[in-house]
Amino acid sequence: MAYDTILVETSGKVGVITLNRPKALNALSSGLIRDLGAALDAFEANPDVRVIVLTGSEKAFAAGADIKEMAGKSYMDAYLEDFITLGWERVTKCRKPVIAAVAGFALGGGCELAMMCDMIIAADNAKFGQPEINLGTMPGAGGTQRLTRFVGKSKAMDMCLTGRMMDADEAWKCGLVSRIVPLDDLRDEVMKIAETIADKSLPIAMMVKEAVNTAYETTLAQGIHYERRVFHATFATDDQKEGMTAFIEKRQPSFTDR
Ligand code: CO8
Repeated sequence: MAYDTILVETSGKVGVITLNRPKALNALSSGLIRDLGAALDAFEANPDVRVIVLTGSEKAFAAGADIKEMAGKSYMDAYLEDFITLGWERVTKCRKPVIAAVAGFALGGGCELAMMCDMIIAADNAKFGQPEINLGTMPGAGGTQRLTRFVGKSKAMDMCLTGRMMDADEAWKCGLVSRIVPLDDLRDEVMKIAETIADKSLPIAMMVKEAVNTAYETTLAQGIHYERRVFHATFATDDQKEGMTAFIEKRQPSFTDR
């Protein structure tokens, strides 16, 4: 399928979605969000794709929601169309692992979109921020909620109230991103991480993802209980038998996703 605002490719077991509105620094227009949702649907349905990578350009992952598109909206427009609900959170519904590869600006909705992914790998030129307050508005796609869970109250307040940007180093130190790599190596390094995950048992990777995400949705006691139940369930899989047998036999496992 051809898209106007994104590029889509597969590389082995990895599906790559590249946000592609270079003239607008990948501003997240409604068309882009529609395209992104359709591409995610297609990758989720494609059994050959086991991990999804979401990325942008060297200059911008995404510089936020499209300000030109939303500037004239009235309260009633926003309320009646439930602005941002439709499509935006599609990435959070993905069952396959999704990695955000962020170079350049990840601002406003761009930062929020990256935080919806399962992990963020940043190029050394990445810049993150929630600058909505500078536009007389505020984060609307999880910025006040996910950023606070990632970096804690004080820094989330700092970012959302001042609208300043943080660089990759600060983002790594405060746990927003899992790794920083040189810009020129971003694609290769992210593909290596994606391929490493793609070689695991997909159902087990999906269970791990669900369990980690549960930590954000529930109490510690409930999360531990959920984890224990899913851990028990892994013993019903062929891949658990294969993984442990392969270890004992000192060979690489050959998972079958069963
Ligand atoms: N929306 C629309 N167009 C944009 C956006 C954007 N978010 N960001 C940049 N552009 C456009 C510029 O208007 C410019 O277009 P043109 O050439 O036609 O004038 C082009 O991209 C290049 O931008 P600049 O010339 O400004 O590039 P610089 O390198 O000088 O600056 C910056 C880069 C610092 C990233 C700057 O462009 C900037 O500050 N952009 C806006 C960042 C921002 O405020 N983002 C938050 C947007 S609000 C938001 O995301 C709310 C999310 C709420 C939930 C989601 C709702 C949908």
